[in-house]
Amino acid sequence: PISFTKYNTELEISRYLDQLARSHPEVVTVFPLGRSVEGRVIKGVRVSSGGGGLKPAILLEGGIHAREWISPAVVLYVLDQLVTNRHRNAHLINATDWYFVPLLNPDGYVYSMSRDRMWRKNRAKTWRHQNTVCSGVDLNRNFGLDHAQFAALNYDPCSGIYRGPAPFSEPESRALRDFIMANRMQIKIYLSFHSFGNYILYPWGHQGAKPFDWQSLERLAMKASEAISRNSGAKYRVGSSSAMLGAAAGGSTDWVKGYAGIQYAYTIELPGGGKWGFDLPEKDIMSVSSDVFEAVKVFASFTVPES
Ligand code: 0X9
Ligand code: ZN
Repeated sequence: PISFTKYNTELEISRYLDQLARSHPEVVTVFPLGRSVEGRVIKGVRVSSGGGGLKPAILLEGGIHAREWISPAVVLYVLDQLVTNRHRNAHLINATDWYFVPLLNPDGYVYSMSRDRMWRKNRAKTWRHQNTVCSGVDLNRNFGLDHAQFAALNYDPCSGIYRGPAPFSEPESRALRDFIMANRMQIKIYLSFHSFGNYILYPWGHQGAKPFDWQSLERLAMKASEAISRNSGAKYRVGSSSAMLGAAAGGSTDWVKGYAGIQYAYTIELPGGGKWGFDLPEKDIMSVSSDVFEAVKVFASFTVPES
C-alpha cells in the first residue's frame, strides 16, 4: 500500500493512482500519457472540480531521473493532500485544474529500486561501438530545444547524460511532449521535480542568457522559496538553470518554455541526503513534502488572475 513516509514501488504508485480515481471519481481522472520503453503505462492524473470552461492549469511532473526518489514522492504527496483534504483545499481546486505526472520514467525507477540505486536514465537499449553495449538515455537531455548545444558526454551512450540518437527519440519524453502540446493553452505553470541541491531554477539551461521575462519567473520563484523557509526554515536558492548549475541542453523546462510557450517552467531541485545525495532518508520525506506543498500553493495561486 501507498505511504507518504516511505519510497513506494512503481506498482504501489500505479495502483494508488487507480485507487484514488476510483474513490474520488468526481474530481480525479487517471489517463495514460504513453508507454515506457519496457511497456509500462506512464500515468497522468487530472484533478478538477469541473464547472464550465477551461480553467488555467498547473502541471507537476516527477521521476524524470530514476534515482531521484524524493521527486515522485513529493508529487504524490501534493496530489494526495489536494484530493483527500479537498474541502480544506477547495479554493485551490475551484480556480485551477491540476495535472500530475508522478513517474515519467517508470522503467528507470524500477531499475534503480531493484538493480542499481544510482541509475539515472531510462532503459532504452543503445550501442556505443563494436562490442560495448550501454543502455539508457537521459530524458532530461532528450527534449528538443536547441539540439545543437551539447557537450561531448551527451553523445556517449555509456554516459549518464547521454542525450539519445535524436530529440524526442524516447517514448517517455514524447509522452510528456504530446501531453503538453495538447494542453499548452491551458497549462500556465510546469514544475519538474528533481534532486538534489535545494534550488528553484528557471530557464534557460541551454544557454547563459536569460529569457526576456526572467524577472517575472524570478519573482514568483522567490515567493515560493520564502513560503518554504517560513514553513520549515529550509533554504532554496533561486536562479536560472545555467547560472546555478552550468549550461546543459535538452532539458524539459527549456523546451516547455521555449517551444511550447508556457511562460512559467521550473526545475525544482529538492534536498539531498543519505550517502550519495539521492538517497534522502525516508524519515525526511514528510518535511520535504510539506515544504513542497507550501511552494506549490504559491505557484498555483499565480495561475489565477487577480489573486
Ligand atoms: O542536470 C539535470 O538534468 C538537472 N539536475 S539533476 O541533478 N537533477 O540531474 C538540472 C536541470 C536544469 N535544467 C537545465 N540545465 N536545462
Ligand atoms: Zn534530476
